[in-house]
Amino acid sequence: MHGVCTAQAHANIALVKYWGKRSPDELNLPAAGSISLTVDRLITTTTVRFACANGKKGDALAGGGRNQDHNRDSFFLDGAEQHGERLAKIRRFLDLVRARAGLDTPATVESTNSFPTASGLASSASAFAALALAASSAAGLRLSSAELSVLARRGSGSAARSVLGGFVEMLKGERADGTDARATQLLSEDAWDVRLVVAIVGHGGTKDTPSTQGMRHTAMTSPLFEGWLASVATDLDAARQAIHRRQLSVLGEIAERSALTMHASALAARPGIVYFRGATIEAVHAVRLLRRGGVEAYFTVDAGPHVKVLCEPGAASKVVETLGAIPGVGRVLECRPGGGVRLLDESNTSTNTSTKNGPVGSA
Ligand code: 2P0
Repeated sequence: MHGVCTAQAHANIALVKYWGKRSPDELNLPAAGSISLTVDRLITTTTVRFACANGKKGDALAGGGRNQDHNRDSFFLDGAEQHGERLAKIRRFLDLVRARAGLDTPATVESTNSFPTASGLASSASAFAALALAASSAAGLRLSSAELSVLARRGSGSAARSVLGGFVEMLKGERADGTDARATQLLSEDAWDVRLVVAIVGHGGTKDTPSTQGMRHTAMTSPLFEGWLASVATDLDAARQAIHRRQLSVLGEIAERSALTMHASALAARPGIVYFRGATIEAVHAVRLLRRGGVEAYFTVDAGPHVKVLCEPGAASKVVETLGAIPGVGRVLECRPGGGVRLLDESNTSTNTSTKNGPVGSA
């Protein structure tokens, strides 16, 4: 057992969206599959330190009981100590790792994001992918990428996808235990060079309705939820094929309709969930105007106000310029396909994001 490990993961942006769960329990099973692109510039770096490298279960229990120990877990995000639900969520996740490793010692988790947290920029995807690898490795486990994806899903559904690089499909799975609800890679990050331009709307503040809550509310109250769910299988088949054929215009049209259908279901909830801001809508229209002018660019919007635009590399500068000129749009980031989660060795800093998809668990 290493005791301390650092992992780095990239966020991913869904092109066929995940919105709804097939069971409300802590297994966090999706109601449908999804397809995403892992992106290079939205990065979470996480270090997990277990207090005692020899803290096997029997020792810790003899030393005062597990609850007391677990209450000493601590979590720092971008240097600030976290409490309340954020800490509780990390602690519940660490409990899964401890149970699997037969370990009963507290841990310190230190995480940094290269972008705003919990604002609709998929921070929970990179966060739980990085935590899954850092915590499992620090606990002495050597998990396959499939096992890591299943573990990351327990923290956040979208995190299962960030375990892998490039174009990734999340499988809905059929088993009650969730062992087949995991991600699989469709194309590696260096197999198709596209761009995802991220326009940050507003100041990147925390979103009003967290995704988990938004999904639950939509499933329970929206008359459009069943229609949304019924639409996903067709979009998955078509997107998979477009990715394998590298057909950007086909994939882009699917991405737009998936996002709009997901949002339609949320907008129709009672009361409706509105993630859009004025600049979101302006950006959506600007992308369609670009397309009418011959620029191949397609939007998607997640559970927040930001707009992400899929385009050819040659179109990215025009897209960046167009989105940056919209009042209410702040930073605009041009992202490339990014790699899967990886361990950093001790000599490594958090700046390198080489996108090669090496074996999971190797530095
Ligand atoms: C997605 N989103 O496919 C969709 C589109 C947001 C909109 O996955 O409840 O944080 O933790 O499994 O993964 C964000 O939701 O939700 C998300 P939980 P998660 O990217």
